[in-house]
Amino acid sequence: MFKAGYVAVVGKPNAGKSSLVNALVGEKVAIISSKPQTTRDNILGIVNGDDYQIILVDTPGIHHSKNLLDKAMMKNVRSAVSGVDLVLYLIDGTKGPDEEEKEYIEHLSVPTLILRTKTDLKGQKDFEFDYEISSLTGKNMQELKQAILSKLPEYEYENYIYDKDYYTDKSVKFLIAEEIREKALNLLHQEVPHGIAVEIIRFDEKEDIVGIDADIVCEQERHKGMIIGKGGATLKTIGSQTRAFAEDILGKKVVLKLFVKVESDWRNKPQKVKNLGY
Ligand SMILES: Nc1nc2c(ncn2[C@@H]2O[C@H](COP(=O)(O)OP(=O)(O)OP(=O)(O)O)[C@@H](O)[C@H]2O)c(=O)[nH]1
Ligand SMILES: [Mg+2]
Repeated sequence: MFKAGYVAVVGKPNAGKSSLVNALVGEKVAIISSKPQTTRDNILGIVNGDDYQIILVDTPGIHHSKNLLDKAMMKNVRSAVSGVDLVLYLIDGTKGPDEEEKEYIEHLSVPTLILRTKTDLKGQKDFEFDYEISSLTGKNMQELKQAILSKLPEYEYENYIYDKDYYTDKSVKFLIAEEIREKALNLLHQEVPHGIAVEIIRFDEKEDIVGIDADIVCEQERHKGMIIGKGGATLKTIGSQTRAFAEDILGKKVVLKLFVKVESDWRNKPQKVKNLGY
């Protein structure tokens, strides 16, 4: 029997959703950072086998909306949860669920598995769950995969929803823009990271080299200074770290140029939020 279906990966910001998707897929589909609200889009991570295809939907962490971008992110979560075959609801084992979360889970109308995440960390809280996992050590990954497969629809014929060579629905351009954002998130602090967006403005692929120009959009002039860093050091680090990733997925030499642009309050500008694909 062939198994195929959609599985939404849902939970609070920082619960470990993107880390789990990457661990199950075995490729870097979604960026990861220690800052909450890293993921903004629904990103598909596709796990392919000879007799199955699991389509994981990574989602933004559930939080209260402060601006248009937040609202767009929460709409992404709602759309991900409707029409899937299974929800994986992730709870950071060191934090446990809050009341709001318990109620959210109770009202989900889709079969749900509750996962305790980050079980490699000390200070685990007491709460009920179906599986305990660690994306870092790989704990229970095979067991979880089997549990997911047991909940997916069965077919008597091969039914790959996506071509089995694909591990995500996102383009190389998107993955590189996100990688730039991840490097920026990891290098920057305080309020700067949340106001950042990345736009690829040129992607020029030749036989053995790819030229890429990208804008890092931020909200304030002083943020621009922080992104550039002393003598351009921070921007340079973002660039060289991203280039290594881009060369790896493209299999070609990459020349990457980064620019920083200020666009005040873009997170409340409908056209901008839309243009950026959120
Ligand atoms: N120790 C440990 N850390 C983990 C594990 N899984 C994720 N983390 C860390 O938790 C932080 C958040 O991980 P993400 O995967 O980005 O979390 P997320 O739920 O996708 O977060 P948002 O996209 O912001 O909603 C990162 O610093 C990860 O390295 C784990 O199994 N063990
Ligand atoms: Mg994420």
